[in-house]
Order: sequence, then C-alpha cells, then structure tokens
Amino acid sequence: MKILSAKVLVTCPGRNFITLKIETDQGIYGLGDGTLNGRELAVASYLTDHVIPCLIGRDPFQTEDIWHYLYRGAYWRRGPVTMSAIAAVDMALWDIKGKALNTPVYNLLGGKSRHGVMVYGHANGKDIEQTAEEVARYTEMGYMAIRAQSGIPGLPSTYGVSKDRLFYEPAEKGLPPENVWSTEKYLNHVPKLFEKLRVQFGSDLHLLHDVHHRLTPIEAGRLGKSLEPYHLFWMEDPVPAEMQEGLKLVRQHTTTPIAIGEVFNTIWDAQQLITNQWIDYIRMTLVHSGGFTHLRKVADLAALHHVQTGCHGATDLSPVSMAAALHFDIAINNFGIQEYMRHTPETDAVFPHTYKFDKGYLLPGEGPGLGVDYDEKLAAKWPYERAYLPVNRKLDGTMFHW
Ligand code: CS2
Ligand code: MG
Repeated sequence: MKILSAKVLVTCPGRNFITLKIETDQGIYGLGDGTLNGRELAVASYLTDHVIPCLIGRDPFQTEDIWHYLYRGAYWRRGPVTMSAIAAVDMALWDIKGKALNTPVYNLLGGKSRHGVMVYGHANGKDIEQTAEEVARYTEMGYMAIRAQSGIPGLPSTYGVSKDRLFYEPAEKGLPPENVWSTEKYLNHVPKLFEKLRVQFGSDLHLLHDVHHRLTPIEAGRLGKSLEPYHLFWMEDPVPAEMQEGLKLVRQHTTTPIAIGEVFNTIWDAQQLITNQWIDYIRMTLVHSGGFTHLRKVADLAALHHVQTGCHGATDLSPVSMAAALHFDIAINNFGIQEYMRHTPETDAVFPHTYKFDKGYLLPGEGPGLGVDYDEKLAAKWPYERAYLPVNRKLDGTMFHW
C-alpha cells in the first residue's frame, strides 16, 4: 500500500479544527487531528507546505519510520506546532492500518485492557452553590469523576467557569480577552468549595481540580495541604512546569495527587517529573505529543515509575483526537482517567463517530480504524474564524499565567 495524497481540512463548527486526511492507492483513507488552540493555521501550513510533500509514495504501515523521518528529519525538534503536525500524520496512519486490517486501532496497541474508559466531566459555576448544582447534574448523568471549578468572590471572571452549561469553550473570537487574578483570593476560596462538595456528595465520587499553572511551588504545597481532607483524585497543573524541579517542592509538602502535562509535547518535557516520581498522572495527549508512536513511549516510561495517564480531552481537541485517545486508553495498562468535554452537536455532525458515553465510561466502538469520519460538505459551511485563548493579569495589571 502507498500514500497517494493528503490534504488539510479546516473547519469552524463553533470552534476551529485542523484535520489531516491521508489517502492511499487502495482507496483506504485515514484521519488525524492537528488542532492547536489559537494557533491552528501554523499547523495547517506546517503540514501542507512542509510535511505532505514528503509523505507521497510512502508505505502507511511504516509508522515508526515515518515518525522518526518527520521528527529527526526536520532538524528542528519538539515544539507544539511540529509535534501536532507529526501527531496528525501518525493518527491518520494508525487509522489506515486499522481499516486495512479490518480491526479497531486498540487491537494493534495490545487489545482491550478494560471494558470501558472512565472519564471526568466539567462542573463549574459562578459560586460554590452553582458549582455544587452542576456536580449534582453530572452525577445524575452517570459520571463517577467530576472536575469542579468555581468563580472566586471579588474577581469578575475566572478560568474554567464557562458561559454555557454543557459546552465549555475557552477560546473567543476577536482578540484575546483578559481575565483578572488574585492568588490569595483563590487560595482562600478553593478549600471551601471542596469541603461543601464532600459534605454533599460523600466520599466515593472522584473530585478533580485544575489550577491552570497559576501558583508557585510553595503556594501549590499550601493548596494541596488544605485540600487533603477532601482527598482529590488530582490537583492539575499546580505550577508552570517548564522547570521540572519545581514539582519536587510541591511533592514535599502534600499528599494530594498531582497531574501535569497538557501543554507538553515530548517525553523530554516530562522525563524528570516521571523518573523522580514527582507527579501521579501525566496529561500529555496524542494530538500535541506526536501521536500514538510517541505517547506510547511516554506511557511506558510512566508505568515504570508508578505514574498513570490522564489525557487532556478538552473541546479544542477534535472528535478524531477523542476517538484516538479512547483506543489508546483502553489498551494500555497504566491508564488512569480520560478528560471528556462534550463537543457541540454541530461539531459531532462534522465528525460522525462510533464512541459513546455509557454510565461514566466512554467506549471506543468496535469498527475498524479509529471509528471517526469527516463530512467535508458540511464542514465547508463553516470556514476558519480567528479566535484566541484569554490572557490573565494580576490585580495590579501584571501579565500572569493563563
Ligand atoms: C484545560 C483546557 O481541559 C483542561 O484541563 O486546561 O480547557 C485548556 O485550557 C484548553 O484545552 C486550552 O486550549
Ligand atoms: Mg487543564
């Protein structure tokens, strides 16, 4: 089998998605996600101008060789644009392999290790009461794990608190919106949220919280310690992790489990975190980390060091990524949990898929390949629209982490 052609598909059914479609000389095609929120067209150009010409005529079964050809061959390594482009190719090739062999991709990754993939949903509200109502709604839908974020008294807007109840979308059209931040107000408020949730929902529900890289290591230690009575499933991105040693300090001060890595691109971003056992969950995801071929290596390194996976699964990852994540999650032994933010009906219509939610689990479906398709005619109705993630400033105007 040979790669005949490939093209980048851009659509905006409510938000932007970049999809790579690779066609073979045997009529089989594969899909890969290359969406990088707020920087989508950089990946589209990387693929169209620099990657696709090098793919024509290659054997789509050679996923390992093609991965290294694109990674080492570029000379310029790592980075979100490069790694998302490589991921799109890798995902599409595994989709082709599955279809050619008439089997779901998970069977090529070791087969099913579990009957379903436990997912967590997003409950958020403008205050503690409203967040608790949302948690209740998620438990009624069957979720066993829920991430809770609440507005902070005294701050006009907060990360993670959406405008829509079901469909959280952080990117906004136009230029980047600005949020205001106070670490002290945040640290004083969050324990009250989780105290309320434990009283109302009991001990068994898995509760998660995303700090979104906003604390210093010692502040994160304080937060983790104050949340210990409420035994969170995890505290996510407590600090920016470019400096991996920072997590050592957090670790020394709290037993609250730590998840990190949604913005990482290669194994080198997490190597110290994993081998020193400074984290409990690695949140790297297929689309931003080089696809199956690379994330498998990360998961295997993590398995040796008591670290489990918890792949990023926000709405800015397309249904192709969600399907791919489910094949990966169901196959590996050290799976921990999968994030699941529901896409809008418009997005689901562009990407018809076989995965489905059932009593707190997502199931990837039994069909060949990834089990996702792309409706090109429908997608063409929604052309690209520039949108940005917000930026964040401290009360005195200082530019801060988002
Ligand atoms: C968040 C994301 O899902 C998460 O944990 O951190 O909403 C993230 O902000 C977006 O995916 C950024 O594109
Ligand atoms: Mg996050």
